[in-house]
Amino acid sequence: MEGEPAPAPATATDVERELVGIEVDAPQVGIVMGSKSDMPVMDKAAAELSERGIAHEVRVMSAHRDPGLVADYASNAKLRGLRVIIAGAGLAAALPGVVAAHTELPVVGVPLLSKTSVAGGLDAMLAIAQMPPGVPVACVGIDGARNAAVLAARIIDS
Ligand code: RP5
Repeated sequence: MEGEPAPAPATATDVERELVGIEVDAPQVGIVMGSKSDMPVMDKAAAELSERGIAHEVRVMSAHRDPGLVADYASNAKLRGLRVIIAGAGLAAALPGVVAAHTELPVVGVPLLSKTSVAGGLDAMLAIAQMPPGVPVACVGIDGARNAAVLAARIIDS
């Protein structure tokens, strides 16, 4: 009836009926990376989340090569139900910072070792960690994809 609140579900069947259409496996963590070449390392984050039963999605998008896609993804992430974004990138690793610029969600950055890295990946680590005040990115160690997932799990549980 118009204007009156819907009655509370009375039975388990009622509850089940209400749950139909709600996506129970909606991802809580978004794992993004700058290149397909990052996948072997970033897969470790996905494996850790799978082991913990945390629904996640994996996407390849580069802050430099696909800036519009990254902005769209990060801007809509919270609305889509994501709780944390893990972003891995090598070299001039802008991806975690650009994601953080477009969302209020916590962002965990993973500096990745790449074929042409300098100083053993310190280039990416500094690019990720040295964010300006007000736009934080949590930075794990070089190739630390598994730790990024553990941190994401802790953020979700906190
Ligand atoms: C970064 O450049 C990527 O995250 C990757 O780690 C690195 C090299 O990318 P590819 O040349 O393999 O695509 O943007």
